[in-house]
Amino acid sequence: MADTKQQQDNPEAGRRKVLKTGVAMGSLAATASMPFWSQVALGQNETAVPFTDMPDGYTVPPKQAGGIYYQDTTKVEDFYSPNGNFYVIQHYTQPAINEADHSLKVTGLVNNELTLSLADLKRMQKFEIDAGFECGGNSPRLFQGLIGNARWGGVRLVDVLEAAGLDRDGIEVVFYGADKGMEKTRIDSDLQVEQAFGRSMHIDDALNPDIILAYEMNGEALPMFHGAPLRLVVPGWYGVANVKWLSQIHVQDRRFMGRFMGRDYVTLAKRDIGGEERWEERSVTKIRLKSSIIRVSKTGNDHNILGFVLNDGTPLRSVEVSIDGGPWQQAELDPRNSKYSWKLFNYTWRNASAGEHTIVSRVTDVTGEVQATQDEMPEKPTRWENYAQFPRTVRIG
Ligand SMILES: Nc1nc2c(c(=O)[nH]1)N[C@H]1C(S)=C(S)[C@@H](COP(=O)(O)O)O[C@H]1N2
Ligand SMILES: [Mo]
Repeated sequence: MADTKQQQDNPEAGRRKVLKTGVAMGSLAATASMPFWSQVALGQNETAVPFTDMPDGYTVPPKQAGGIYYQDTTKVEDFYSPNGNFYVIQHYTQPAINEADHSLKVTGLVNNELTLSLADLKRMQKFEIDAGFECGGNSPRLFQGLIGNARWGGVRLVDVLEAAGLDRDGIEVVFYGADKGMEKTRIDSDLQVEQAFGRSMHIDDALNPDIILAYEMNGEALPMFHGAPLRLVVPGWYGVANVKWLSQIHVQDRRFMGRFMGRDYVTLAKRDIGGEERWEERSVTKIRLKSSIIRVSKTGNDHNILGFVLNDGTPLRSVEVSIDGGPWQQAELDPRNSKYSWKLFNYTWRNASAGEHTIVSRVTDVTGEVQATQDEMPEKPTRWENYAQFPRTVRIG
């Protein structure tokens, strides 16, 4: 099942798995001539070249319950982010969940309301999909650290919705986590009410067969920080859509206006709205086309420039790198990249001269959309959806 899906997205995945194993077995040999994607981790004769735009000795704080965790993106070593290294955002405190008692309720405009235990879900057909995502607030400030890429295992959301049977009047599907917090109301600044983390989608979006209710992450039971025992993963959408500690799915006949749809994770930008220039507020949903360089390393006379692309799953046309404002040069894409994974790329920079250099990447998709420079970005005072090109500086010594 899993492999069928993978191979649909990426028909060569099976062949590459074999290829990858072959390369790994040969890893005692010198690594310099191996294609970069055979191992993302630095090879034996490869040394990291520090960025001069990062503070000396840049380190990230440890992962802890209730806190935020981000990756040091210069240390990305694998196509799949190890579970312990995948970023964490949680807006409320850690909910105490006893896995044996936990259930998922499916309620509202359905023919049969359901209460599904984890065991019930595990009896359904298993589905696996690779999906990488970032927080809608990820940015150069943390050197793009609010990011991760994993293989998720669980059941398709559409299978659960079909089991419940959708009523014709439903237009919106709301997902509630078990975590709750006190939220201010608009009625009175002193009035606070306890609400659960909630996000929603239009029913047409929710019926995308790639959406997963995941109980596994990279082949292991879903870790507590990432929503154990069950989370939603909406491939191609910003992280906020991926409701952790999922406890209820509710189908309703009107829009859901909770904090994380209506107030928070709302991008304010000046856009052309059907020929009218308007300040528009839009809930953060699909990942905007973005690439970023995250590491430079040296092997012999060559420098390897590693980066990632994230987007909504639209196929890519190219990823390019420019050095010191020079011509755009094609980067090489990791063959493990799939529709919704992050897409790693490498550019081999030959005979770099000593001194300070500025390097930047840009991605173009098949629709012709080109990643904007900071100057080309719409006027956008909120921090959400920071997808501009990110020039980096390095010193070649
Ligand atoms: N229940 C619940 N789900 C949640 C959140 C949360 O606070 N509570 N945070 C969201 C946000 S803003 C992000 S970016 C992602 C982060 O997922 P991760 O911690 O597994 O990386 O989870 C989303 N799902
Ligand atoms: Mo987020």
